[in-house]
Amino acid sequence: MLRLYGSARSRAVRTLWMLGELGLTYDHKDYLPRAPETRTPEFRALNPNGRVPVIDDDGFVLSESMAINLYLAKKHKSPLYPSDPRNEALALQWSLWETDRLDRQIVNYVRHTTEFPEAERKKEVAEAAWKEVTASFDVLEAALAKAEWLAGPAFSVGDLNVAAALYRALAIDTKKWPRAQAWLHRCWERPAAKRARAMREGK
Ligand SMILES: N[C@@H](CCC(=O)N[C@@H](CS)C(=O)NCC(=O)O)C(=O)O
Repeated sequence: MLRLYGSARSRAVRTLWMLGELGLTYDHKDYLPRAPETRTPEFRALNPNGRVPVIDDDGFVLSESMAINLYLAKKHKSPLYPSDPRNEALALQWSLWETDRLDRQIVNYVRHTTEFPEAERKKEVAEAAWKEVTASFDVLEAALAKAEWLAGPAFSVGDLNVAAALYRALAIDTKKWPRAQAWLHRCWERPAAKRARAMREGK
C-alpha cells in the first residue's frame, strides 16, 4: 500500500498533484507541518527531519517532494517521466534548481508580504527574497523562450515539480515574465493540478 504523509497545505501538494496525474490510490495522512503527529518517534523514524511530505510505498520510505515525484513517475512508467536520458537529466536539473533557487525564496517573499500577520512581517526578508525570486524568474523566462516545456517536448515531471513549487506565484504579479506566467498557468490548468489546488484551498 502507498501512504502519503502531508497536508495539501504543505509541500505535499506537489505529491498530491503527481498522485492525481498517475491515478494512484493511496492512504492519506493529512498532517500539517509541525503538527503533533509529526513530532512522534514513529514519524521521526520515517523522516528524521520531521517534515512533510513523506511516502511509505510498501515499506519503502522516501522524503523530499522532488525525489518522491521523480520516483513515483518513474516507477509507474508514466509518460511524465522522460525516457530520453537528456530529458531525464533536465527534469532533475530543474527540480534541483527550483529547490536551490526558488523554494524557500518564494515562501519567504509571500509570507513576509501577505501571509504573516503584519507585526511578524520583515521588510528586509521580503526584499532579499524578492531579489532572488526575480533573478530566478529571469532564468525561467529565458528557458521558456527556447522551449515550451522544461524537460523535453511535452509536460513532464520537471515542469510539474517546478510549477507545483511555485503555487504561491499564482497569486503574485508575474506579468514581467510572460512566458513563465503562461507556462505556470498551463501547468496548473491540468485536471490533477486543479484537484490538488482545490484540496489545498479547501474547496
Ligand atoms: N525539501 C523538503 C522540504 C520539506 C518541508 O520543509 N516541509 C515543511 C512543510 S511545507 C515542513 O514539514 N515543515 C515542518 C518543520 O519545519 O518542522 C521537500 O521538498 O520535501
